[in-house]
Amino acid sequence: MNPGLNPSVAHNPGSHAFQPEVPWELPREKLIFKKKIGEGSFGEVWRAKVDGILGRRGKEIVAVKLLKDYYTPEEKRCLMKELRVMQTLQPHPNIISLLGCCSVTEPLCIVMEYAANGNLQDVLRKQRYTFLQNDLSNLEKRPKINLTARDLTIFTLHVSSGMQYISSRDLLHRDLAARNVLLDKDLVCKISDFGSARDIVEMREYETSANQKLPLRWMAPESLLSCIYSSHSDVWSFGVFLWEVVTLGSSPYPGMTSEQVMDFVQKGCRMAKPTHCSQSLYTLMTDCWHHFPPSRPSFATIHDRLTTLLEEEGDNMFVDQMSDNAYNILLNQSREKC
Ligand code: ACK
Repeated sequence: MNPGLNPSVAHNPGSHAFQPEVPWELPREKLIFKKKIGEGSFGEVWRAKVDGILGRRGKEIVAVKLLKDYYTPEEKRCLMKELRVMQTLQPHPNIISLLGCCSVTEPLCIVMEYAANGNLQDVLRKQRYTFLQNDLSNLEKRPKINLTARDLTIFTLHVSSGMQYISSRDLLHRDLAARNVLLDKDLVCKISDFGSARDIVEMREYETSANQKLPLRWMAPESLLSCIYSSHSDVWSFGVFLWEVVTLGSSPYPGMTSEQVMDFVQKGCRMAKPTHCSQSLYTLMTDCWHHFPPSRPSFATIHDRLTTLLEEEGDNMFVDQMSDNAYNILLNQSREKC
């Protein structure tokens, strides 16, 4: 196990030096933008330095999310919504923390905790080099960190702990996937990207806008068919996230188009067990993919089952035995999020 990689991080919300009583609004001139680290359809993420945030001394590295130069009122509304959701969350070790915002003047900025190792989808894909000794594509370079199969199970435990908290607050994430989990310098997973999150009450009035990209391969059948979202549909996505971890960041439903995926899932078919995945872990995945939403396990149950798997069964993913051409990586050019 890597130093600092600790399953118990997921149980220790008190470890966070956060002061919720401090107002969120930050003087914009305190932000020193350093480097653009990511770009989405309408937003950008920057690494920045900020002086004396939350009453702490000295300069601190943070991540700042903001709108691109040209944005629509709808895009601003979405980023504001993301900020509002983050403001309702208490600090949790497995959720990216809000540190402040600049919302009184334009452009709207969300200032967040910085996760030095980036998104988990890329981390997993880079691990193919370690596990398979095979540079599969130009995307993958020798990774900065070397993970073991046990570390990967611990990541799933971290994410289940964050999701347990989110569901306990009656919030739905609605876009849980490895690309939306960040890894910090201590190899702790942090759920991020609350752009699609909604609370359960609000969900009754919510409609997806027609031009929005959807994470089809992570969506439960009731969400695909009837736009119904609940904690049970987040659990479905968690099952797909488990599959992503086991297959080192492969795109779910390999070789299928989005139409084929929707048809496949709605007919009751499920992704097969990756040959290098333990039966117990696969059973947990398929339980998350139960057709009847209330029959899926809760995040608390998932957390308990993963803890037991880790303590009693040791390795659950024999990633070094993964067939390197069994799973492909879908290029992000379609109307779906991947
Ligand atoms: O792998 P990355 O560097 O990690 O690329 C994506 C990109 O922005 C688009 O989401 C990065 N990112 C987003 N939020 C953060 C954060 N809080 N800390 C570090 N990187 C972040 C993400």
